[in-house]
Amino acid sequence: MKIINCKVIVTCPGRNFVTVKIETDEGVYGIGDATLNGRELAVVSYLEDHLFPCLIGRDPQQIEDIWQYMYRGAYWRRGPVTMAAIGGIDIALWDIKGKIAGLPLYELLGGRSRDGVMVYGHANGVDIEETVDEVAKYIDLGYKAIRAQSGVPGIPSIYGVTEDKMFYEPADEGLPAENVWSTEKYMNHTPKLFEKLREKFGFEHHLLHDAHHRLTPIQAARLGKDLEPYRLFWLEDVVPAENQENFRWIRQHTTTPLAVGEVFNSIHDCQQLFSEQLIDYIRATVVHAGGITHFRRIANLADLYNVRTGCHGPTDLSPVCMGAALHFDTWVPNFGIQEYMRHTEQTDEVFPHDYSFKDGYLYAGSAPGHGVDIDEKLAARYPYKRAYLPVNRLEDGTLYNW
Ligand code: KDG
Ligand code: MG
Repeated sequence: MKIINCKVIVTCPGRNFVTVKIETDEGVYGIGDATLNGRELAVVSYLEDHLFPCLIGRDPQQIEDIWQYMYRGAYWRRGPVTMAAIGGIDIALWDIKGKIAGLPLYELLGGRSRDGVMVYGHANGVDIEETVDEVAKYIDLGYKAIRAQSGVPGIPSIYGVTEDKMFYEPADEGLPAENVWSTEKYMNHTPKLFEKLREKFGFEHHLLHDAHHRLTPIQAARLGKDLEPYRLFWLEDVVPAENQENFRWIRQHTTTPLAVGEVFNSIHDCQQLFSEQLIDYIRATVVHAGGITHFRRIANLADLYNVRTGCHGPTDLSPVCMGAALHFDTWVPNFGIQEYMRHTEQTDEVFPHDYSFKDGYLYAGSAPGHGVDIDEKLAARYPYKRAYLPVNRLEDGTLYNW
């Protein structure tokens, strides 16, 4: 079997997605997601100009060799653009392998470790009252785990809080929006949110929270301590994690479980965090961390240190990522939880899929491969629109982490 054609489909059914399609001489094709929010076209060029030409004529079943060729063969290693491009191709190749074998992807990985994949929803409100109401809606929908994000008095707009409650979208059309940030205001407010949530709903549901890379280690340590009475499932991305040693500080001070890694793209981003047991959940994805082939290595290393997976699953990764992630989650022994930000109906129509949600769990389908396709005709109706994530400035104008 040979690869005869590779293409990338950029579509914007409400938001931009970058999709890889790999076609073979035997008619079998595979689909991969390579979306990198706000930097989509850089990945498109990496794919079209640098990777696709090297794939034509290769055997798509040699996934490992192709992965090594793309990674080692480039000389330049790692980085979000490179690894998202490699990830998109790798997912498409696993899809092809599943279709050839006539098996769902989780069977190729080693079979089911569980029936359903516990997911968390993203409840948000402009203030504590509205956030409590939104959490109640997720509970009514059957969710066992809910991440709660609330607006903060004195901060006009903040990560995670949006008008459309079901379909959170962080990017805006045009140039980056500028938000204002105050760590002090955020830190005073956030424990009050969780106090209210536990008072209202008790301790039956898992609650999570995302600090979105905005604290210093000592601030993170304090927030973790302040949240301890509310028994969070995890506190996410407390500091930007380029400096893995930061987590030593945080870890020494709090028993609130820590999750990090949605911007990671390599096993080397997590190695120290795992080996020193500084975190509890790894949040990388099969897209941004170089595909199933590389994320599997990350998860296996994590398992040695009792770190569990909690894959990033935002609206800005396509249903192709979600489909592949669910097969991965169904197999991976050290599974923790899966993020599930729902896609709009428009997006779901462009990407027909066979996964389903019931009572707080997502279920991978049984179709061969990862079970997600793209309707190319429909996709063509939604051309790319430039969009960026916002940037943050402190109240004095200093550019800060968003
Ligand atoms: O593109 C950036 C988003 O994916 C990110 O801001 C969402 O933090 C996020 C999350 O936990 O889903
Ligand atoms: Mg996050």
